[in-house]
Amino acid sequence: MAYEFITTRTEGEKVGVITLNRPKQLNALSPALMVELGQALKAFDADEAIGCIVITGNEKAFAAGADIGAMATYTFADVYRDDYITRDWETIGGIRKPVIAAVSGFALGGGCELAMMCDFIIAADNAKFGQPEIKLGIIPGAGGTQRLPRAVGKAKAMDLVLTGRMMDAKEAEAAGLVSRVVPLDKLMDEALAAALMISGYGRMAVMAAKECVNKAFEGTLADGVMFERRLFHALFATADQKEGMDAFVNKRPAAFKNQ
Ligand code: CO8
Repeated sequence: MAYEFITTRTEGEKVGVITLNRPKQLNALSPALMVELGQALKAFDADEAIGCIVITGNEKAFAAGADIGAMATYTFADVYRDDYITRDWETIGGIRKPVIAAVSGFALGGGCELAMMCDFIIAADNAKFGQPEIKLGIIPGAGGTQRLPRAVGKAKAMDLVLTGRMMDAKEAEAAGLVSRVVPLDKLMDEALAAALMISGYGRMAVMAAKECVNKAFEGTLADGVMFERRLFHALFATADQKEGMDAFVNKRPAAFKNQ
């Protein structure tokens, strides 16, 4: 499928890579780009060969936020009536395969929120994260006020949301927003290696693991632990569990069949 604002490719036949591609606007997330991103994510999610998805931008920007030009003249009626944001932004939450954000440069506003919607973030050492909406007279609108405190705690989230300041990759790693920081020229190697590793595991165990970790942020601890236990039990009905454990016991590599 031909896209205008993103590019897609596969890596090692197992990983779907989506590159945000509006470099002149620092990958500002226009409604049209978000529609394409949703289509690409759904296509990779439905593709049996793909086990993991990576979303990335370019050296200067992962994404500098929602497209301010597109939003500038919107009224309350426009955004409320048309449910601006949720319609196209929530696609990513429904993707069952893991999605890694490989972030270099700016990840601001909706760009930071998009990265946080991914399952984890690998950052280049030049990455900068922030929720600068306050400077525009608005607040984060794609989950930033909820996901940022869950990732970095209330104190730092309040600091970032209320001042609009940026935090660099080192601060973001120390705060728990990103899982690893790597040199800029190693970003894609690192993200693709992680994605290929994940793609090599049993698909059902991977999807169950993702679902369970996400539960930790959605309900009570007791509900999450019970949800995890049920899926843990269910995985013993899969051939992949037999294969994985037999391979370990017999000191050989596992050959998962996603069954
Ligand atoms: N939207 C539209 N265009 C943008 C955006 C943006 N978010 N960010 C940068 N651009 C454009 C600039 O206008 C400029 O275009 P031009 O060359 O035509 O003038 C070009 O990208 C390059 O930008 P700069 O010249 O400003 O580059 P600098 O290196 O000087 O500065 C910055 C980089 C600091 C990132 C600066 O561009 C900036 O502050 N950008 C805005 C960041 C921001 O405020 N983001 C939050 C936007 S609001 C938001 O995301 C709300 C999310 C709500 C949920 C989603 C709803 C759909």
